[in-house]
Amino acid sequence: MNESDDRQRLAALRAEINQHNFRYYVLDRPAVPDAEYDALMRELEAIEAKHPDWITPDSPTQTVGAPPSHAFETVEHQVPMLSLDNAFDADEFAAFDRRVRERLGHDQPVTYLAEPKFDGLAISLTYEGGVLARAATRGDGRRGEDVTDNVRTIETVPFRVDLPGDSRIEIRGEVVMTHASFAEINRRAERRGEKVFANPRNAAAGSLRQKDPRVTARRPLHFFAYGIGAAEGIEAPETQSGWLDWIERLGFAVAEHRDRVEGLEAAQAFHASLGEKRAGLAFDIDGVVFKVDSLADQQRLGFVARAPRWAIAWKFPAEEKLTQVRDVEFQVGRTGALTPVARVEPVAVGGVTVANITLHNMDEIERKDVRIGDWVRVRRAGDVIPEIIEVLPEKRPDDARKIELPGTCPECGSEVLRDETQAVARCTGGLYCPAQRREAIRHFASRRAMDIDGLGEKWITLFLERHLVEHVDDLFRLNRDDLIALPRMAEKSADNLLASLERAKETTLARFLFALGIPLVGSETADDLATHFRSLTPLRQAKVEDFIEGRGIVGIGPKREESLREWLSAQSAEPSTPLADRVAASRPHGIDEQTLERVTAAFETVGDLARAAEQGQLQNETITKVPGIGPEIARSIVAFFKQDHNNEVIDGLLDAGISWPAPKGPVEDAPLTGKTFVITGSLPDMTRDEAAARLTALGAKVTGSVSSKTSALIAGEAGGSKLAKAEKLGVPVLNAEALARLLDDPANIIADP
Ligand code: JCF
Repeated sequence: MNESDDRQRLAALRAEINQHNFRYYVLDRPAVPDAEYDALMRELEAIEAKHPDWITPDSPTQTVGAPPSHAFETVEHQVPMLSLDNAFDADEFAAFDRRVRERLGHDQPVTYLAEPKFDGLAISLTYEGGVLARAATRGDGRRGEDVTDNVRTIETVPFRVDLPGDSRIEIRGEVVMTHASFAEINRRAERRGEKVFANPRNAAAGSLRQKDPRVTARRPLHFFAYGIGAAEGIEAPETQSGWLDWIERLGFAVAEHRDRVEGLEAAQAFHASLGEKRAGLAFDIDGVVFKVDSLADQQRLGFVARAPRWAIAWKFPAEEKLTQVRDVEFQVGRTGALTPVARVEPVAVGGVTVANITLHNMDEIERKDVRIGDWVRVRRAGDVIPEIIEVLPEKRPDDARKIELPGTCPECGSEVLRDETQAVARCTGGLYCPAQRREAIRHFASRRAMDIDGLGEKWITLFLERHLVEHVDDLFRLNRDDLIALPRMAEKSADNLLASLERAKETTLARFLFALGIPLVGSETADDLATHFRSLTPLRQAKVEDFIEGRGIVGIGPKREESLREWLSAQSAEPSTPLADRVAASRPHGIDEQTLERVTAAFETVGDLARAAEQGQLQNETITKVPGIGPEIARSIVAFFKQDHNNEVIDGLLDAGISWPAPKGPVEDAPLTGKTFVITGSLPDMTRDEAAARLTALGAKVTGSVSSKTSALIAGEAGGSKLAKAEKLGVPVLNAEALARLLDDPANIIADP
C-alpha cells in the first residue's frame, strides 16, 4: 500500500470503528462479532505503527468507549437541500409539464421518474470512503442539525456501503414511521400517561430529535432514499431512475412504487393509481414526486430560489371520510370559553385517527346544522386539525338530537353566559371553576410561557384534586414529600419535576407576562409589553391613558374635517368671532348635531377652529403609545392588574423567587428619549411593528398621527396622507435608508423640531 492508500484506509477504519463503539457502548447492540471488531482495530494499529505521526488523540486506538456525541450541532449542507414546488390539481401539473417542455425547447413528451412523496423528515447522509460519516436534518435547506448518533440507530441506514476509499457521497431521503409503529408508540405513551404524537410524521421527527440515541433506537424508523447531493469519486448515471437503481444496489431502501412515465397522460395515470393504493400503504404519503428523468435535462432546467425547475410534488387532495357524531361535549378553556367538541365514531383520515372534532362555537353548529346522530363528512389535510365539512341530511336518523348550549358549566355548575356577539359562551365561575384553573396552570407551564418540563395535564389535575395547588404560585411551594405521596409518582419523577420548577424560576419578563394568562395577551403582545415597560412595576401601575390617547374630536374623520375646512374658507368672519354664533348663522354641511356640539364645545372662536383645522388636529384618532397594544388589549391589561386576586398570585410568584434579568440602563438614558416618531408606508427590511419596537427600545415614542410635535415621519413606500401632512407641518421625513442609519447610530438624529 502506498501512503495515500494508507491515509484513506486509516480514515475509513476510524469511522467504522467509531460506529461499532457507538453500537456497543451506547446502544448495547453490537453490529459485528467481537472477532471482526478486533480485526479492524488491529489493522488500524498496524497503520498507525507504520506512521506514528498520524496518531491523533481522537483515534479509537487512543480513546475508550463511544465517540463523543455532537448532538444537534449545526452543519452546513455542501449542496443546499431544496424543497419541491407543489401542484394541487391536474391543471397545475399540466402547467408544470408545459413549462418544462418550453424550457427544453421541444414538444416531445417528457420522461419523468415518478415516486411517492413520503410524509416524514428529510435527511442527508454523507458517506466517506463508503462509511457513514454524518447525518443531518434538512433544517432551513442551507444548514441543518447533526443527528448522526440518532440516525445510526436506524436499521435501514447502512453504516458501510461498497464504495471506493476516496469517494464521498451524500444520500438524501426521508425518515418515516409506519402507521402500525406509530399506533403502537402512542398506545405505550398513553398507558404511561405521556404525550401522544399527532401523526407518524411528528413521531418520526420527535424520535429523531431525541437527545438520547438509546431512545431513538427503540423507535422503529425507516429511511427511504430519493436522491443524492454532493458526490465525489463516483461515476454518475445519466438519469434520475439510474441513480435510484444505483442507490438501491448499494443497499438502501428506495420507494418500491416508482416508475418512469412518459408524457402527461402517463403521469396522470400514475398519480391516480398511487392515490388508490395510498390508503393501503404502510407509510403516509401525501402526493407523487415527478422528476425529469434525464440528468442532462435537469441541468438545463436548473433551479429557482428554493426548488428545482425539473421536479414537482403533485399533492393528493385532502382525504375525506364519513363518520357519525356520537355526542357533543363542551370543554371549558382557560378563559371560561365553552367549546363544543363532537365525539365521532373514530375514523382514520389523512394519516391520523380522528375521534374528537372541534365545532368552535354555537354559530358554527347552527350554520352547519350538526345534530347528535348525524353522518358527517370529515377532512384533515396535512397537519391541519380535523374538521366537519358538512352534514349528510339524507342520512339523518329519526332520533337525531339538536345540540343545546348548557345553561351551567359542565365542570363547576356556574352559570354560562354568552357575550354580546353571542358567538362565545363562557362559564362565569372564574377561578372557582376547576377547568379554568387547570387550563390556567397548563398555560402557565407551557413551553412559550414558564416552560416547566414534565408538568402535564395529568399532574395538574391530580394536584388540584388533592388541593396541593390552587393557583400557579402554589406550584413553587410543592415539596418532595407531598409529591412522593401521590399515586404513581416515583421519587425520580418527583425530583425531576422539582428541578424543572427550580429551572423555570429564572425566566424573562415577556415569558412571565405571557404565562399570567392576561386575556388578549399572547406571546407577541407580551414581548411588546416587556420591550416597552422593561419591568413589571410600571406595567402593573399603568392606566389606560398610558397605552392609548384619544386625539381630535369624536365623530370627525377625514371627510368631516374636509367639510369643516370648506365651511371655514367660506366664512368671512373675524377670527375672534365666537364659533357658536357663526355656526348658528351658517351650518357646515354633512355634520350631525351631536358632533357639531362637540366642535363648538372644543373651540371658542372661529380662529381657534381654523388653526386646529390647519394643523390637522380635528380628526379623531386613537394613538397607541405602546407599539402593538390597541385600546381593547390596553383595557384588558389594566382590568387584570386591578383584580386583587391576580395581584396576590403575582406577589406569591415573586415571593417564590421568580426572576428575570434587570433591564439594561435607565430609560432616561436611552438615545431617543423624548423623540416622537410616526411610521407610514411599507418598509423594505422590516414591518412597521418591528420598526416601532426598535425605536421604542431606543427610548422613542411611536404614535399614529403626525402633528407639529412629531420629531420625524418615517415614510416607506406609498406614504399617502401622513406624508402630505408632515410636509405641510414641516415635520422632517426619513426614508427607509435614513431609518436604518438612525437605528444603526441614534446620534444620526435630526435636529429637534
Ligand atoms: O418523499 C419525499 N418527501 C421527497 C422529498 C422525495 C423527493 O424525491 C424529493 C423531496 C424533496 C426534494 N426530492 C427533492 C429534490
